[in-house]
Amino acid sequence: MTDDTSEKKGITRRELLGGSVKAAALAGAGGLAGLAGGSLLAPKAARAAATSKAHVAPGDLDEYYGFWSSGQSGELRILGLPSMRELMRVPVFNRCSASGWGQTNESRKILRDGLTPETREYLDKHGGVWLNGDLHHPHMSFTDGTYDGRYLFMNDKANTRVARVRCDVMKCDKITEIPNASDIHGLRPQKYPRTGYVFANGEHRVPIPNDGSVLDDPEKYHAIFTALDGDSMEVAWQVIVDGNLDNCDADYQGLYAFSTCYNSEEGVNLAQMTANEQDWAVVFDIKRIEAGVKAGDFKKINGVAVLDGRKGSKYTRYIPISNSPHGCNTAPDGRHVVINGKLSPTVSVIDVTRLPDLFNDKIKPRDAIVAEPELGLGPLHTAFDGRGNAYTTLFLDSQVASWNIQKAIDAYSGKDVDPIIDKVDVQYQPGHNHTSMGETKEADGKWLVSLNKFSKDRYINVGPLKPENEQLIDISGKKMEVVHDGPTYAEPHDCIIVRTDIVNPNSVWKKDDPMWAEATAQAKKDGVNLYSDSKVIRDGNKVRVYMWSVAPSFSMEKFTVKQGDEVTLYVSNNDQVDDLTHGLTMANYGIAMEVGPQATSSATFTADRPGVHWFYCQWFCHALHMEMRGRMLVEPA
Ligand code: K7E
Ligand code: CUA
Repeated sequence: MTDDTSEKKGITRRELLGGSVKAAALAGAGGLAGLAGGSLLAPKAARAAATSKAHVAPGDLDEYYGFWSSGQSGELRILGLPSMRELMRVPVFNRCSASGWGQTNESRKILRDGLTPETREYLDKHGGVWLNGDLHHPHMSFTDGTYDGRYLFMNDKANTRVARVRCDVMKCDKITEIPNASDIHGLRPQKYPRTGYVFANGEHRVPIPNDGSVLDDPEKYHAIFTALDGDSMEVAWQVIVDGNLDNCDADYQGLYAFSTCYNSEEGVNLAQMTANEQDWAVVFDIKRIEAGVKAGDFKKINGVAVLDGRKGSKYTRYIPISNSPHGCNTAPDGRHVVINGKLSPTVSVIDVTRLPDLFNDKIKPRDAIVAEPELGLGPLHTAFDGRGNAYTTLFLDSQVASWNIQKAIDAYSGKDVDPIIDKVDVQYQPGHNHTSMGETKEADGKWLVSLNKFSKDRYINVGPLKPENEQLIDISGKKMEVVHDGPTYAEPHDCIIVRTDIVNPNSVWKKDDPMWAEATAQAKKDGVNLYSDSKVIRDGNKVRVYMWSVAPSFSMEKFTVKQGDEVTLYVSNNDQVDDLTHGLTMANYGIAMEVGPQATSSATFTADRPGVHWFYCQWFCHALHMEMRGRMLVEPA
């Protein structure tokens, strides 16, 4: 089939769907504007009253951390809530010009170590590390059903990776490429007893192994579900599924994980992928899978135990859900899991207490569903308040609907009740939403953030590319109330909102931090103390330059190398003061790195430009910051 024919087929299909929700969704975002709730600005006084609830006065601190993804920007962002002030950016899958992430030896080691041998080999010829990533889903490690402040885990859809950020220093310390999968989308940590596993969904179906022996033969493609060990960041096991995998979540018992599938058709184009009226949610039985691994019921592929979880397998069950379901959210009641319909106006509620019977074939898959309220057009994701209520984003309606889970269950069993409590307009087209502590058993029902894909007219015009718009909604009362708009750059999908008492980062580094263990080991070999020696060590054409700094000077005023030398610069920051970060930029050599208080950073480059090159501190650190500089003298060959 040529591309031309499939295009025509797609249009025909779309026309056939005229008038349905699916048609509205397929019409694309441009066509959705008409469906939006409209920019109904409240009167000025009402807006001022609403805004004051989110106001955090200058100098006052926020009550919550918001950990934000940044989509195709590839970084993690830290916000304060309720102020919605952006506090920090943590480079992960991106190249950061300020901190040197992607360039320093420390970051490049993290960016390379967990890649597959095939990818490392490819990158040897293409710059050594990936410089892009698509960070969707940041989630904190759990202990006993709530956040424990150890780590944040996040996926890279673009280059099939999962990363971990250490919460004590808010830096990425591990990145693992997931073998046998293509494009990690859904990601959630195990909630109970602890993390434990980090579940990661391979979204796109590919041949396994994907070595060119199978090409245009989609029937032989597979999607794969992965469990990583959150402590070692190594893959524990994988499960091949039918269909594909979109979003996932874990239960509060440590027994099951859930994933949505929008492509049960196993199609490779839009028309094929949206053909069926029903897709499904897959349920994974963790205990059976662990027993299967123990019993050797797997194939080793690319070094990983891969189990067969396709239909008929004892490891999985497929629960039919209409129609291209997307979000997957476990409620803090520990019992209900909400599957969001996307192209269906409904969400489907799974009751985990029915899953043992489902796995023992005593009930049919659909009998695991206990409610299916119709909420509006385009339900994508659901959040919870800990009071038995759920909040679902309606992409096509540009609204958030709040509804009561028990009432939805009652309505499903025939009682005449309306589960919908309230709807609020958001601006515009919301994707994920998240409540304060909402994915833990400590959901506190204070705040809801709606992450909207379009801002349109909400801000002054910045050109054809507009920011996204993220709105803070007060959910403490009966009516939801939008209290703050916050523009963001491409493209946070998801966030979590964590009480500040759970997260306690350090203000200075410890000198023996594993982040620069290689620098420490090399210095030891060279008989150098990183924090008190200034030395240039020549080793053939390899030159190691060790210096330290105390504001406002580097310990070395100058050093000399020869053109063509491979130079490694080690800089250790001896300042022990809060907020005293230095940096080192090597002018006209493309080198810049952050050096935090008590930290060491290093970068390696070839000194192939002769002449005088000033290095300077790029982090404003002192009244004499401009004077914090020195010279690299490169002798011509
Ligand atoms: Cu709904 Cu990638 Cu979490 Cu975006 S996914 S919205
Ligand atoms: Cu040190 Cu600026």
